[in-house]
Amino acid sequence: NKRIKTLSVSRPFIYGNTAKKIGSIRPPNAPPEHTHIWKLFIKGLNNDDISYFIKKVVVKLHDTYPNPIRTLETPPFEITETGWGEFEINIKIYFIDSSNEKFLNFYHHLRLHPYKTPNQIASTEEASTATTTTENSNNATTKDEGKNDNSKKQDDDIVSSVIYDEIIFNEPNETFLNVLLSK
Ligand code: SLL
Repeated sequence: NKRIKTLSVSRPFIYGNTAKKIGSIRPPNAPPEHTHIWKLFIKGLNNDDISYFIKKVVVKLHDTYPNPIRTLETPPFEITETGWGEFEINIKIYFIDSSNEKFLNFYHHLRLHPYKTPNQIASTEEASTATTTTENSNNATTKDEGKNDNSKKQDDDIVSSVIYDEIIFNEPNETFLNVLLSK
């Protein structure tokens, strides 16, 4: 009973976005309805180089963006934009030609607004119950989504949605295997 010989090599990577409300200093080209500045990135773990096996990254933004398909030919594989809404960003990672690998296709939900886990919501409710007896409701440290009367401190907060993942190459060809193992 022979074992099945399958060689797979995985490479960790990180992708996601950070976002921040646009404050009084607006980026020069931001249309007035844009409320946030955000950055999408695809990078190595601990900022390790990933360009030795990645040829380019193509990201497709929401159709409301001019030229929604953006090609990132060289690292850092990142894009900074402004906007007003969250949406699914399509990401295609293309590998170096010698790999003969198909591109990797996935989505990232661009996050602009903070969100809470059930635990955080629970502790927030306790906290707000406790503060209803105080006079100053500005003490609230929670984000009231959809309203713009949050404290200044909250407005400066950077929201981030970052994911750790691994790219798995199943039975890479010899040339590509050597490239993958070279670092
Ligand atoms: C929504 N489904 O309705 C989402 C779509 C689209 C976001 C969000 C900028 C567009 C531009 C922008 O933020 N689009 O460049 O004007 O919430």
